[in-house]
Amino acid sequence: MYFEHNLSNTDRIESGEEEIGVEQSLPYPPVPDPSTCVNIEDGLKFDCFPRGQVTEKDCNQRGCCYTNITINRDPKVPICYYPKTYNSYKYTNITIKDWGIVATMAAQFRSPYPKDSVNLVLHIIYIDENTVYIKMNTTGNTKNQNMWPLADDPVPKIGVKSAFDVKIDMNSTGFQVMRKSNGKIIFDTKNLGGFIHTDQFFQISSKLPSKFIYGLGEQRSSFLRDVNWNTISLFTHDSIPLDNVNGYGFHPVYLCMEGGGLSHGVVSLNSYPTDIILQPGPAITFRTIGGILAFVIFMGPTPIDVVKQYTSVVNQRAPIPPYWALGFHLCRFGYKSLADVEKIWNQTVEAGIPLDTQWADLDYMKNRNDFTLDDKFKGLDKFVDKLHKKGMHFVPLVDPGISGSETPGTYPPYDDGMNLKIFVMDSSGKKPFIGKVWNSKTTLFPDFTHPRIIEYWFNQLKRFHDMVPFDGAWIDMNEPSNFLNGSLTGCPNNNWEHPPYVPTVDGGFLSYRTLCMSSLHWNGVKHYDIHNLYGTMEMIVTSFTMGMLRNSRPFVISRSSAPSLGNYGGHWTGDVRSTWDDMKHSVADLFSFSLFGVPLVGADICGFNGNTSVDLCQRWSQLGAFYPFSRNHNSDDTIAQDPVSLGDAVASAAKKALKIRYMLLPYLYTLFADNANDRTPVVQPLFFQFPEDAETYSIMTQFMWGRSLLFAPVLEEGMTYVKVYLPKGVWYNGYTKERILSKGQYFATPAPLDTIPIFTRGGSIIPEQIPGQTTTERYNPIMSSGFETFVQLG
Ligand code: MIG
Repeated sequence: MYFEHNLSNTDRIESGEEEIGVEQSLPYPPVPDPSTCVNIEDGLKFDCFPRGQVTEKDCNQRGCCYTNITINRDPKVPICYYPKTYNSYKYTNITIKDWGIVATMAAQFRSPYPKDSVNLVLHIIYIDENTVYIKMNTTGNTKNQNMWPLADDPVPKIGVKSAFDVKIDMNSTGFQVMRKSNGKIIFDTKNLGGFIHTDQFFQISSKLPSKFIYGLGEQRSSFLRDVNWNTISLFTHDSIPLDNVNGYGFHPVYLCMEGGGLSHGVVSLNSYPTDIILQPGPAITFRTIGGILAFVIFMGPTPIDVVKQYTSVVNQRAPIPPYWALGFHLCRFGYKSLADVEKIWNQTVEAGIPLDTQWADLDYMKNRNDFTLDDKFKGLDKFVDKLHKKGMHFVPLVDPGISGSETPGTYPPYDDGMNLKIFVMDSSGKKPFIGKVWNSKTTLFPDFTHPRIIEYWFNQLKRFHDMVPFDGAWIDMNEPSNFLNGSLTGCPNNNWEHPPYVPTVDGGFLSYRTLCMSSLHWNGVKHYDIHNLYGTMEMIVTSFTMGMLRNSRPFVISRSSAPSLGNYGGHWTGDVRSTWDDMKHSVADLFSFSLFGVPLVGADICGFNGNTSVDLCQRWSQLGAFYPFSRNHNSDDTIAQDPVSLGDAVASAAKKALKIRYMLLPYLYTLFADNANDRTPVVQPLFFQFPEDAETYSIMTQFMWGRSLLFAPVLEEGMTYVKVYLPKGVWYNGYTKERILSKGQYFATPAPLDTIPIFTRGGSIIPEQIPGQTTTERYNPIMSSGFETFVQLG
């Protein structure tokens, strides 16, 4: 079973065995011949001294080139960079097999990091026509350190007609992956950068065939990544989404548009904290601090093919969410009582705003402890019954952390956890790791890799479900987040807390606002090894539990994510700010999570942090009505931002847009069904549909539902029209039904305050249904009469 693979394959090799192929007696690298340092264009200078102040002597000792030009220097270009001849490894043997290549290589000199791997073996396996697997491991290391999410090496198949050629030769380091059809090199590590393979530092660089590179998350940015010296740090972390700060999720995968409509993708099969550096070459560097280096490359050739190929490798076939999950969701942090919830809920329903699900944040809990009910929320069960009678649903927040300071015998989630010994242990392995999150004094963390965790988690959710018959789960804080840096007493001083290279993480050290890296999961696995997977493990267990509890398709939304999350549920993009800029970025997030195989995604409509405004919330309600996961959610220290509380401008805009959403749900649901069947992404950037139109490569403000609907939200304050790019072909204005023949042009399209521009693509049939209050009211006949009803519905 997939889950079990995670358990065994992240099992790190203990110290004795770490010595395999590792040697300290390598010579220092030669000081580079100056001739090998010149004629390297700036964009292809790879940083040889990423940490600390560099001197010429230190740089040369690493075998690197030093040029500290003071005039007209771009400060981003590294002063100390690898020479063209940094042949850290040389091939000792290359064997061409029917199914790929096996090559051995030997280190030529030592790297600046401890415990170099002296002998390496490179495996290239053509998995199928469009997928190649590449793995570098220490010779003799049979233990599968880190082959997650591809648990095992693929079984070599003979006779695969690969769309690739991989080229290596005895006289250089690295390898090149070439697209056979046009000879283009798409992954190129030949004599490039500094290839380093040690115990806790791994680095490989590749030239990119174009600067159109997308993905690599989760870190706030455009979907299209900036290659101008951009370090993207992948280490799951609870932070407001900000540029240059590692975010909630871990997705080391990119898509690249090569030009001519062709595209490919690359995933790093390494779940350790990772830095990715993009530079103007264009080129990419992967730096990771554990496991081994392994990659899968996907040949597309279309971007949708790449998504399908990638998601099939990480085992993703996102199930169709329950229909009600596609309705509108209402939530906030800071409801004062059940009466407060009911008031907002009532006014929303009375305003005729389509609504399917009411949510509750940790406000409902007693002392912010999971699976408890505060007196202020007494009667929640009755309210949920009422929702159910109306065909509506209820979803509560669940934190992973369990209070460790309740009176013994009064709090089963703690007592059961201690009995089953399912909490993450401290580095001694003798007692639970103790941090502090929302609970009053201390917090323990369930180990979602533990073999008895399902039994534990099921029992906790069931006990609460018997009290309040909730319908889904909202799993927060699972990066995992901690209000302390490590435990109450900090963290031990060791190589896991302070590895030789610390990725570019918020706070500057790994245990910043999370667990100690040397705390222990089941079977001796260190938190260091699986930190990035914790939230996804919780998702797996929670989704399974919800399925059992309700005996129907589970609905779980998680903040932290990693490859394969989409198999189990959806994602919201966390604590975005109530700003125009954050709203705009949410479109890019939809694209990223389409690539990551998590189709059910959305941002907090009207923004989470800070007060929203009427103007912003009006536009955000229109955009959010077309997020796959459409939920208005808000922080506790802000004004109410449910549509009705903000007044008629917001309420009527939300109502109009949501009615269109509900009208289009048969189409959206079908897209989810397609996604479940053949992995076609639900929300798509324009270039997924029009890969030959280079103009679309950087359009990140318009998005499509499948192949047929195009949305062009207003993302700027004060605008009442949108400059919409319509790729070549026939389009119809969704409201006026005006036929537009585009040569691939921009059209200034009116977008009055109550309207989000929507277009249908010529040659499409869109099934529609007259909307009701909820998705449960689906007795209305299906129609395909076109869009004239859009206007009437408002
Ligand atoms: O420390 O549960 O992202 O949606 O409202 C903050 C309270 C904890 C963070 C979530 C947010 C939620 C909030 N949570």
